[in-house]
Order: sequence, then structure tokens, then C-alpha cells
Amino acid sequence: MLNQIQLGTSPYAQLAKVMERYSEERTRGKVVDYQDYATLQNKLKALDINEGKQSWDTVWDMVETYLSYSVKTAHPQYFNQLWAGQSEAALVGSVIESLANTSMYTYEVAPVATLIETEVLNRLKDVFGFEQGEAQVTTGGSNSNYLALLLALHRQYPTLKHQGMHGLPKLAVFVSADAHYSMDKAMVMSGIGLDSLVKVPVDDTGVMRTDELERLLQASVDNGRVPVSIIGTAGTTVRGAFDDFASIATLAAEFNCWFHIDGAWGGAVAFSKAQKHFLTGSEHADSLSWDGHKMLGVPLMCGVIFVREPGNFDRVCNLGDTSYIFHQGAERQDLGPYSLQCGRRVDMLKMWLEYTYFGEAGFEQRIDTFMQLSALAENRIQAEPTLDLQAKRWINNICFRSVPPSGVDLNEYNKRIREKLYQSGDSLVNVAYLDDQLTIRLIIANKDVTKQDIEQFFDHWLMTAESVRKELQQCA
Ligand code: ABU
Repeated sequence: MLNQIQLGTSPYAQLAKVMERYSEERTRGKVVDYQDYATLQNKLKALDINEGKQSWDTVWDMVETYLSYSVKTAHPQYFNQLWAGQSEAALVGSVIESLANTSMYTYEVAPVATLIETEVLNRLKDVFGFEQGEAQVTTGGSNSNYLALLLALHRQYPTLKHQGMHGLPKLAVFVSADAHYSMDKAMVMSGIGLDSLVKVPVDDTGVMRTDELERLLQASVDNGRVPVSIIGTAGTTVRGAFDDFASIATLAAEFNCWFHIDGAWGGAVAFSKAQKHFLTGSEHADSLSWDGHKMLGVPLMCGVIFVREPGNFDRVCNLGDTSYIFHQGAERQDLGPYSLQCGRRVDMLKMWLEYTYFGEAGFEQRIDTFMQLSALAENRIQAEPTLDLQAKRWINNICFRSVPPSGVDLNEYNKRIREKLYQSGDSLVNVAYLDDQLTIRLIIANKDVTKQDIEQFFDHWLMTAESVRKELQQCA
């Protein structure tokens, strides 16, 4: 059927042309054609979505507008988030996934996808050290962290399944002060509540202080609160720090609670012989989250959670009268009963093709290259008299700032440079806070970024800083 489509007339042929053109343009020119909110809103309002013209020209005009004002996240000057770039093999998976459009719940409607997901998850379990455990695809790190908390709760309190929180003691969950905000959400969604989330202080490199963790665990028990879970982080969002998993594991065993690792970002070091030492102690974790759409550059989303002891997903997710959908017998071929979702995309098709194209050796090379480029960025910061490295560099998060002219507020100065650079469209880098100190967070996660791109980023930053300095001088 496909070869009957006439080139140039079908939406599929036009889509191929758009993809071809965009794939060339997305690494050139500006990272973004910046428009302020109101201006962009007016441009979009001019496109009447309720015209119902059944015209492909109108559809492609809309596509053109979308692409014209979207941030080019595969551009080599895009350093903004914990994901960047484009892996063509995985992109093919994303397009084919939508083309074949199925849902992951049953073997019946997703036969090949069921086998692919099982195969990919088995490989990933080996890489992450959960060979004997189970794994599940999620909508990303936040969802994995939430699921981990539910698994912890239900293992500790089997009555929860039928009786809910009724009759449970006061609980406590422990995370580092630098942990991802999804843990706050997980506390609310699980019904444990934010007041039971204990944020453990970090040291000056961003690592959870295990002396404080021990003290807070004991204080919690003394106050009648039962510890449910300790969550360590492999690669915090701002500094990229790794917690001391071996010590956390010892405390989790002592206080009889679930040990989860949020490795959504930094878990990818598992692919690198040179970097995987950061995960030492993770072999004792009950569960670990990881996102293939972050350091491996698979199109969003590609989240996975690994669990040490099989049977946990069944306990929490396999519920209700599902006879209308799951017709499996003892062979248990359907993956749906073990997920928080019902309808679910075939995210592992992207990962399968990424694997097929690069293999684990390719992933290792990519992670190692990110670390080399990050060392280069760190060296450049240290060599520039007007730049400060603001935190220990762990992996490919680089936190720095410009030293302001005398009398100028450090935070305001750096915020202004970052905003000006963003609006220029030359480079896009993120901003975050370490305590009350603003930091510029540079993330190297695009497989196509080169040394020249890193140097060019700092050239852009320094030129923009100089221009802000002159503006301030003129105002003074
Ligand atoms: N979990 C998504 C984090 C996004 C970011 O910090 O870039």
C-alpha cells in the first residue's frame, strides 16, 4: 500500500519532506526565534483552529508555524535541560510508533511491541544490576519515583490495598534536600502528605549527609513516625551529585525501609566502565528509576523503573475487573496488568532501535564523551578570570556564574546575562539556585556537540556578559 502513495501529494510524502528539511535546519541558525508570550499568542490566534477546511495546506501552515517558533532542542547551542539532541534511529522509532499506533497493554493488540519491550527491559536489567528483578516502563522519572513510593508503602503495609491509610501509624520518607521535586508530588499523590517528607541536608558537594540521615531516622522513630523509604539520587538535577548509596543501604536495612534511587538523569553512567563507580552501593537498592530520554537522547518519554524483588508490580498495579481486556491465561503474556497506566505508548520501540543502531558500546562512548566535554567546559571556566565554577563537577552538569562588576548584585547580573542570551537565540542554558545563590546550569547531553560548540557557548556567554556590563555602566 505504501508504494501507491504519490510523492508530493500525500501527507506522508509531505511529512517526509518536512522532516528532511527540519533535520537540516535544527542544528543551524538560532536555537530559538524568541517571541514574548503575547506576541506569540497573537501569531497563533491568527491561525483559526476551528476553520475545519479539510485542507492540507492549512495543516502544513500550522506545522510550519509550530516548527518556526519551537526551540531547536537538537541545536548544538542548546544546553538547557537534562535532555538534548536527536538520535535519528530512535526518532524513526517514535514516528513508526505513532504510525502503527497501538497500546502496550495486551499481546493481542501489541504482539511485536510486547516482545520488544520484554527484550529491551531484560537487557537494561542486566546493565543496571537488576538481573533477577523486574522492570516496568513509566511516563518518566516522576512517575517512576511515585510508583517506587507506592511499592514501598504496600510492601510495608499489605492492609493498605483494601483498607487504605486507615489505622496506619504516622510515616516518614527521607530524601536529600537536593532531590527532585517529584518526591514532593509523590508524597501528596500517595496520601502520605508533605509533612512526612524529611529533607536531609546535603554537604557542599550536593551529597545527602548520611550522619544527618541517621540522626533524622532515629528522631523520626523516637517521635513515633515509621520510616517507609529512603530515596537516594544518582545525578541530582542541578549539581549532578551522587549520594552515598552504600551507607544509605546500611541505614535502610537498619531501619527496615525501602531504598529507592532516583537515577533518572545520572543512572546512565551504568553504561560506562569509567563512570559506573558512581553507582556503587546501588546493588542494595530495592528500586531505581532511569530515563532513556535524558542522557541517551531517545525522544521523550522513555522512563523505566527497576525493582529488586519480583511481584511488587503485581501487588500494586494488578487490580480490578479486567476481564474485558486481559484474556491471558497462566502464560501471562500481557504487560498491562503490571503498569500504573492502562493505555500506554510503545516507548521501548525507540529504545530498541537506539540499541540496534548504537549498542551498549555506543552508549558507553557517548557517556564518556559527555564527561570529556564537561571537563573541557570546567577548564574553560577555570581559565576565565570573570567566571567562577560554583559547585564540584560530578558528571555533565556544570554550575558556574559570572563575577559581577563591583556594586552589582551577583544573582541579578547572571540572571540578566542568561535572559539576554536566551532572547538573542544564540545559546540556551538554564538557571537554578544553590541555596540562595543563582547558578548557571550547563548540561552537555547532545551526542552531536563538539569541543568547538562548547568553546562557542562560552564565547557567547562572555560577549553577552560584556554587553550587560556596558548597559549597567551606561545606566550608572
Ligand atoms: N526530570 C526532569 C528534569 C528537567 C531538568 O532539570 O532539566
